[in-house]
Amino acid sequence: MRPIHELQPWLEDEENRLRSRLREAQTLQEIQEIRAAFLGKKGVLTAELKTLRARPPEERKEAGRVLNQYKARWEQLIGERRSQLEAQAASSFDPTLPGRPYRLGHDHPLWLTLEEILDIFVGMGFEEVVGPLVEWERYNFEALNIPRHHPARDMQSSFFITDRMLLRTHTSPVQIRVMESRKPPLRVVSPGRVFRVDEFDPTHAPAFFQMEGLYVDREVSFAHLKGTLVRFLQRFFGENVEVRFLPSYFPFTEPSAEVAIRWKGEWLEVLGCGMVHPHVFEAVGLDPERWTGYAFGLGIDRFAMIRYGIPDIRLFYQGDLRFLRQFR
Ligand code: FA5
Repeated sequence: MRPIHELQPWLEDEENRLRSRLREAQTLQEIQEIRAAFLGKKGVLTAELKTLRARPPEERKEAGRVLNQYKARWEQLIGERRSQLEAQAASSFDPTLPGRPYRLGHDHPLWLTLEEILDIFVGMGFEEVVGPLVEWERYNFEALNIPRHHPARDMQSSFFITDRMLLRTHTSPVQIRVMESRKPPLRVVSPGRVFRVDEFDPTHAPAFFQMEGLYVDREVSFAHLKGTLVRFLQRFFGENVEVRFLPSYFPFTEPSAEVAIRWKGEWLEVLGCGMVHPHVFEAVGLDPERWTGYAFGLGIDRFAMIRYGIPDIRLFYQGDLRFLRQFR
């Protein structure tokens, strides 16, 4: 048994030994072993506690107090080092783990369709132009022969920003911008987003994509329009596509037509077109006696639905990766 006056210096020495062993320890396994050597059943402090009973009663209390004080402190020192190693293990880099796969993004199916359509028209000599998404009412309606109180405005219920500005409801205002800023002959296509107060349903979206086409030159006829669009549809859907022109109405073309293709046994409307209305030429200061032209506007979403067999337009706008990843 250690004399009482040697107890404290001995504990001091042991504690220093404990501290240096803890510092060197690199694994939780080592911590386990250190704890066993100092505080375990066969540990040095436990052995000393066992001798308490053999001490004379006047020493017992003091020796017990000192031993328990060191015991508590050692538990704490060991616990701290253990937490430190645990934290390190959790954050450390393990070079033997396999790498995390890095996913490359890819174009959206609407964009793929847009580019495919654009390529065909560019190949036929059309030039791509871009118009703003926020438009003057004059460009979206008035200059296109849709006066303020004309019922044709109801065909495209709109999002107004001010009473003179709105989110464009179609790409047709780009026709006006091009005719105002350039001299004919003109051959342009203009893809982009358009906005309408339409509820989402399987074939309608409140924001969708259109592509406008405009051809202005001398003596342009409906035969040119028809030949160009049929050729385009054959390039896009295949040589055997069945195409139908139906008389229709747009304020900015006369005559006007809707074009449908036969898809899965049904006729499906895919675009609107017609010969540029004389009022539109007048609105941009071109003489309708000298100039002629045709225009068309197609719904890119509808083309994408047919191309990929998508039954519901909403799938394009939900951002669901399980859907989008199929178009790589
Ligand atoms: C127009 O927007 C005319 N500007 C097209 C035009 C241009 C005619 C030049 C003549 C000359 P319409 O509202 O029909 O027309 O829309 C054209 C195409 O956009 C439709 O054939 C359809 O494919 C698509 N579309 C219309 N509304 C929606 C909608 N809510 N969601 C998705 N596609 C739509």
